[in-house]
Amino acid sequence: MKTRAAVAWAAGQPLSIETLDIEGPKAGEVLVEVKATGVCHTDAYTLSGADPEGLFPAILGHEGAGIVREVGAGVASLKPGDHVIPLYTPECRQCKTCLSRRSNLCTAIRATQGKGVMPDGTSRFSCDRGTVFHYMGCSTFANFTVLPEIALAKVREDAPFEKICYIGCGVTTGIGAVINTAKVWPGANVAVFGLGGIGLNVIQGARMVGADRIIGVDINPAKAEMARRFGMTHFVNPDEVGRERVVQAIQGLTDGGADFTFECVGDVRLMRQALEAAHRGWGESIIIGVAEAGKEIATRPFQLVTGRVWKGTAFGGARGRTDVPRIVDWYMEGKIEIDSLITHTMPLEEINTAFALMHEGKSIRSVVVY
Ligand code: NAD
Ligand code: AHE
Ligand code: ZN
Repeated sequence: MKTRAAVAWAAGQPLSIETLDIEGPKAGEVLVEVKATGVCHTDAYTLSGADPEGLFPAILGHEGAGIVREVGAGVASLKPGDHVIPLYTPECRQCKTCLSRRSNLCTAIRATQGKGVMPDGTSRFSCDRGTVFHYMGCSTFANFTVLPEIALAKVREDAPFEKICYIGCGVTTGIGAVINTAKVWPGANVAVFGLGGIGLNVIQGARMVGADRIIGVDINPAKAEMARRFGMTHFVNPDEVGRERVVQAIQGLTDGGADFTFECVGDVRLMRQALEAAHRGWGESIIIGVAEAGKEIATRPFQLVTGRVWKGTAFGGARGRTDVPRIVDWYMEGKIEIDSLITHTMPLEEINTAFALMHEGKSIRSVVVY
């Protein structure tokens, strides 16, 4: 059958809308009709050519929601008609990592996922120019895509696709980083570097768990208004306080340093600042941002000797098939807010506008509705 997709033919090139061939699901796989997809900064990162796992041509996109249309042999947990959210971090519930309960980084299909193919080593996408690769095991910039069963979370059917797609990455990553990775406690002081699609969800998570001061750091002052609505109590603009004085500014607002800091940009200099802005003795700094190949983090080991902790998180530490349906419930019950963060919606044909808005700092999340 055919799928309509935004194809990334080469790094740094705009996406191109094409009609491609898509093979049906093989054993253990599921054909999904994607109804909506968010555009995350990680899509832009891979499209830029900086991602060592970035393969071309590929169908990018990893923040989707849709409906199961066909299941392959042996698929037991899903049936046609089910509503689903694709998971770039699957949950097989059988690998060493899943069984350990210590991490969400399921290893069942990570190797083939990074090579742009399904677990059997082949792609379901092709066109007259040859094979087109999958991306992060999801490829939600196509109105039909194929995923392994273990990479789909079944969600309630009354939830709107054009909102809950954001739970497929940004919402879960931000809120999960607070709840699962940092385990922020009520009354904690928190600093968030980068007030975009991820950082605002960190702020929302911090408010949910009862954080005291929530300090936002961004070079774009236009991001402050939305951040305040989501719970930011203090704003630090590095261009106002001085880019080298951000740590001191946070220390000044928190009596010596924040209990938790989150880097939501992908800049290794900010990762250092975020660590050093964490409180001596116990402050934890969580890296969420993705830095390009070749970049390295640095600090004086003394920063760790004196009790600061450096951590990272992928997909907010969430176990997708277990946690994502619950986060959809939170949204439907009004416990978390998504709607106002989706600042732009557009048809697939206008997907390049979503990337432009992101780079210009004019959007929080753009969502493509099929
Ligand atoms: P975004 O473009 O929506 O937001 C980035 C924000 O950072 C913007 O508000 C921008 O103004 C701000 N910023 C840029 N340079 C800055 C600086 N020097 N100081 C302070 N602020 C600065 O991006 P996003 O979708 O929120 O993604 C943020 C990062 O998180 C990206 O690196 C993305 O790849 C990564 N990410 C990681 C995970 C994960 O699981 N670890 C999941 C999703 C996204
Ligand atoms: N291929 C990239 C990996 C980038 C990365 O760290 N991705 C995050 C998710 S970002 C979602 O917006 C992640 O889940 N990492 C864990 C993993 O196994 O990929 C690179 O830079 O190499
Ligand atoms: Zn993402």
